[in-house]
Amino acid sequence: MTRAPLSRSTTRRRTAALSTLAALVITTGIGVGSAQAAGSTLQDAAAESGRYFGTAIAAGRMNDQQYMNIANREFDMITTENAMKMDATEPSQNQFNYSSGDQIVNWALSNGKQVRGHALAWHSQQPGWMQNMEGQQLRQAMLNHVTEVATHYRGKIHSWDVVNEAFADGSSGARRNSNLQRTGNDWIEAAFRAARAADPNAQLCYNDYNTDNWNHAKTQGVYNMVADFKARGVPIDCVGFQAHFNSGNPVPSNYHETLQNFADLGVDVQITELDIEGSGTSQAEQYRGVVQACMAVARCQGITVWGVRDTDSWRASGTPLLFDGNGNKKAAYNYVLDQLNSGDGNDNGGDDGGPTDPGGDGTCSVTATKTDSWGDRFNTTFEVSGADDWVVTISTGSGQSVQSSWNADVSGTTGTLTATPNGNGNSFGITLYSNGNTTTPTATCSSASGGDGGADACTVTVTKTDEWGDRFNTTFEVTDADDWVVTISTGSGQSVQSSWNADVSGTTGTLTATPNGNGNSFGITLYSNGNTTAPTATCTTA
Ligand code: 9MR
Repeated sequence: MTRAPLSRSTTRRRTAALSTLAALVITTGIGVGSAQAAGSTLQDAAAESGRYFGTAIAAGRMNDQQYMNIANREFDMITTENAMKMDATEPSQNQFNYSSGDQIVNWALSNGKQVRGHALAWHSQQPGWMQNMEGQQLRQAMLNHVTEVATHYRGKIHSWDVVNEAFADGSSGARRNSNLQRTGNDWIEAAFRAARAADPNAQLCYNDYNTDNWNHAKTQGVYNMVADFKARGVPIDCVGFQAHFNSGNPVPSNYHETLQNFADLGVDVQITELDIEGSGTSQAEQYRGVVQACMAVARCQGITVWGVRDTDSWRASGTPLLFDGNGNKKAAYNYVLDQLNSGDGNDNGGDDGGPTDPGGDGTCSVTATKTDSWGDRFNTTFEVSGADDWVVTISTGSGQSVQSSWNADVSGTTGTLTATPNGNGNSFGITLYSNGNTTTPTATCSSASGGDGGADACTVTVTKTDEWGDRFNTTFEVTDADDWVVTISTGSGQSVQSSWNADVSGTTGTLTATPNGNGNSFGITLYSNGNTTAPTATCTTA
């Protein structure tokens, strides 16, 4: 797969995928994942949604044929692991050495790949002559370095990590105390302006680690800086999330929220140095979670893993990468590939069409209850009575958006959702996602014409949908029940999340649901943590 380097203005991603996907589902009745062409490599699978998939390349490994074969086959974005750092490119002041960097860049470009430049200004890996510099002398030396290196690579770089790791760890949310910081708080914006002047077509990123959890002070510190830069016109285009995870620093459950909140500032986001220590399914699931989070954010342009094989990693003992030391694909690879092939990462949700119409209760009531994970998500299930078709109007709070639902067509973020019943029921579920807004969305429904259809049966069909990993949505309906018990049995490795006024105990346990008094329908959502067996659900009226 060969692609020319994209300029900053042409890397904006397609956003019209949802309606296409919804249409596919309506037409075919099968999951989006199976309706799309599947990529058989990471780069091809990522390209399905307009994203890249990259790796870091070490110049010293370029004569390892297995390493280069995997890199060439799987990745279309290349970061120079160490070759463009300050100590490598300017070992003596004003004497620049681009030999290793050029070697990697030339290989990447001649193989149709793009390049992330890493990194122009950093407190670490400074050449010896710079380490003891301070003040104006250091400021000038840093700006000269940024200008020289960005000029040398002008036109060849997709994104530059202009400034790397400038924030402190811990609870302060403050800048890191470094010789660069001591030249004045405006050193970062000065570096960005110099980079823009030197290479106007490269995307300019701020890059850091431990900025993945939205609640961390460091994340907030970086966010505030980017917001300030955007407000003042400092030329910043993207934020890089290094994403070095291990058991002490796991993938946060609010990762999607973090990425979305940054994107909402008007910058692109990139996962720039991903590695996750661990093994087997547990590692694979965490990898999948990261891919899900990126794919759920329209401005998440791509993912770069920090090395090829486990043995190439800066922390090899943690086996944190997608290929083992022999170049074999790990479980994590398969999960990542699968997730990249699954569509846009958003839950298109929806009813499987399973329940038989029990006759309805003549009311039309909606309750939207905020659930928790993956940001502020709201699930609501609603019911209309005696309708063969109906129109549902969804009004959302500011900052919220409505994702399309199964056999539904959503137009606009505050628009009208027109749902067409699939012929064998009058109940279906929708899912509202809030992009950071905590206001509960409201939904009203109005019935259209038609008659009531069917027997008072209580049947449940659970159909696998696609995105957000293996998630299953089912909506089911019981009739004339003041209370009931629903037993959920799931395949091994699956778990059940609690839903609307429901209490879930255990991963294969019993879900006891209490009707809310004004309807006899509610929805459950089954999440599968990596297991592809469809869960089954049965319901019994009490
Ligand atoms: O992977 C890089 C390793 O080979 C170097 O020895 C190390 C030196 O600091 O840098 C590693 O890459 C780092 C990256 O440049 C910035 N984020 C953290 C990465 C892992 O330490």
